[in-house]
Amino acid sequence: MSEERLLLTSEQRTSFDADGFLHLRGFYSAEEMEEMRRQFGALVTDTEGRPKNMSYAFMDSPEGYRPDPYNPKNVVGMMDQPLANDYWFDQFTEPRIVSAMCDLLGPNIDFHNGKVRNKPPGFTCEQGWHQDWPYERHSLPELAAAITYLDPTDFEAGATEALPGSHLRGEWPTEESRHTIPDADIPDGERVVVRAEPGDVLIIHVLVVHRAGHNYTARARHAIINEYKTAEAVDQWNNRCAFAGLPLTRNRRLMMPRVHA
Ligand SMILES: O=C(O)CCC(=O)C(=O)O
Repeated sequence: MSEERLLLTSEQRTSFDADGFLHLRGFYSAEEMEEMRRQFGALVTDTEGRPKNMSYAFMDSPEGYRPDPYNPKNVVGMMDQPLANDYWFDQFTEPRIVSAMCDLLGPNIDFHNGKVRNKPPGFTCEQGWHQDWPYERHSLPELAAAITYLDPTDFEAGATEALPGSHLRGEWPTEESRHTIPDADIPDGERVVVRAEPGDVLIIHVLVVHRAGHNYTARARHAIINEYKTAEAVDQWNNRCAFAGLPLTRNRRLMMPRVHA
């Protein structure tokens, strides 16, 4: 097996299998993050004239908070940012991320979708604990998200929280008509607060129970979430997202050339 891995160590693979998530600290260099933050700043500021299939969601500032000047329109979410330009195409086909997905999910990786989830100042997460699976069912639960953090993201500053090993219990019962898992079902003391720095990536399996944190600070927290799946996992939710199903590896071979080398 070891000679077949493209990027990750066997310890990282073992840890992902046990926990269902893997925190890759310092995945992107300071230079890469400078460019990513520049591109991202343009994405959330220049919101007009974008491809029609890209969408933005804006948040009203709660009392006592005002937008972070880096994200002046308080963009809280986006779908299909890979359509924005060549940079954002290369961002989801990034060979190291795709290699990591290949090491964790299997030899044949497809793209699933790309979105942005920000936590502007005063953001509170209404969604609560959930698995991504009920939102994006496939013939097999062979999907994972790569969350790239653009800001320091600590507890009470929008940190993601996850429940280690929760993916091993299959689909969790949810509150009626919502995909939210009741707080009472989350065992005390087991949740992990993912304290992330800019350039960190969290890879999280589709069955892991997790939630986005609130942001009680004056600084917005920004994250890009790209999801990937195996070619064997067939879409059952009618995925119309940009580049859905794009083949990224076959037999552990990277398929996608870079637009910008
Ligand atoms: O934004 C986060 O911290 C977690 C994202 C999340 O819960 C989701 O996209 O399902």
